[in-house]
Amino acid sequence: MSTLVNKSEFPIFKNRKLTYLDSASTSQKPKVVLDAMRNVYENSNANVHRALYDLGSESTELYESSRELIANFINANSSKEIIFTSGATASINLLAYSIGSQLKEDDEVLISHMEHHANIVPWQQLVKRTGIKLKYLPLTGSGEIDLSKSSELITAKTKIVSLTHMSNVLGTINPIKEIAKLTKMVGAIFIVDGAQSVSHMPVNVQDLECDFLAFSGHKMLGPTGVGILWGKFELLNNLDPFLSGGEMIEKVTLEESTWNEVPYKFEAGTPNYVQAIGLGAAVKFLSKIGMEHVHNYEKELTSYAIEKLQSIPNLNIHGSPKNRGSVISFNIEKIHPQDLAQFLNEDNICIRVGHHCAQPLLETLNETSTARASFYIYNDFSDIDKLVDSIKSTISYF
Ligand code: 7TS
Repeated sequence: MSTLVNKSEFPIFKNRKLTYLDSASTSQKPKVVLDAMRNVYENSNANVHRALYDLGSESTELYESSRELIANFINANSSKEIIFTSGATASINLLAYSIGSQLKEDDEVLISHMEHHANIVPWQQLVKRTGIKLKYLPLTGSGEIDLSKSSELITAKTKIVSLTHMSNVLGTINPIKEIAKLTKMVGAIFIVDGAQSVSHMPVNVQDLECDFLAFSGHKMLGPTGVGILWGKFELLNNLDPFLSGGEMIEKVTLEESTWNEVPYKFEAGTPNYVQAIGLGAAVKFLSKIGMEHVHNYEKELTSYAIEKLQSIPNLNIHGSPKNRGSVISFNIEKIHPQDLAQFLNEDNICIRVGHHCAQPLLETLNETSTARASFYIYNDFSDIDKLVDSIKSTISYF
């Protein structure tokens, strides 16, 4: 199996001896992304959308071309539909606040038992503010969204459906297009949490037929502190802003203010323009490989890992082996995930253990903690072999 990228393109792998299997938390960064950001600070640094001197035009141009690259990456209609936020969490909070303020007491928001806390807690906060009802799609025994009762849960009262594209615990890839159709039948807004999908597979917002998509730059080779909210232009245009302050206004008087056009209406204050430019470089890097290749490569890695892990006695993999992304959660009888992680750490293997910010999902699994290995383009079969060997020696120690 030939790898998609050379690990040496990622400085951390030259600097540290690592088997990094925690990309669902955050990805490592290729040199081109670090260089893009260094280049701004060293050659073009000025605040965006305000400075009239050349340096300001240069940084604004770099920032706006990054918006364009990201729009193309997810096949948005226009770069005006791309809002820079600080990450998926911020994008979902923006929506819960801005669309949420248009909802009334009897309205319903529907999410699922599979969501990351970032797609649960903002809606629970909305319940407190407005009295709307929050409902949940349950899961099947194999960890897929159970749509058998969808007609009882997706009704005329449903105003928002907000679901993860891919579970950060089970790796399940949800049937977004099918759910989009059910959502449209009742005229609800459909939000997709793409924090785990946009980095690992082709995501085309026209094809998915969703209304909004939230994702984070740091999980897709980009820097921390920058993420995206994509939305259909008309919907964004009709929303109130979330954060307010500089640059998001058209005119301010002592009495009142009017708003700048989309997307700037949602980008109050100095944006993370250097990180946004870094994210543009990450998107270029991924586009050069091709997201279809990324997806297929990770499918091979994941199948190989599942096969190897399944051969270990008393190791239970959660979720369905079908239709899943490159995340594998598991538990080993009589070994606490935390102990396992510590043993693996001795071999420089990084996995995440815990509830993965998805406590309601862990409850459906009857676990309080799982071990989770997650893969990305810089991983290969030898990383998985090291993981398996280290798990086996941990088991023999216990
Ligand atoms: N939604 C999903 C599905 C996620 O997996 C995460 C982060 C978020 C939203 C929030 O993203 P953020 O960038 O705003 O934090 N998931 C994880 C994880 O699985 N381990 O660490 C972070």
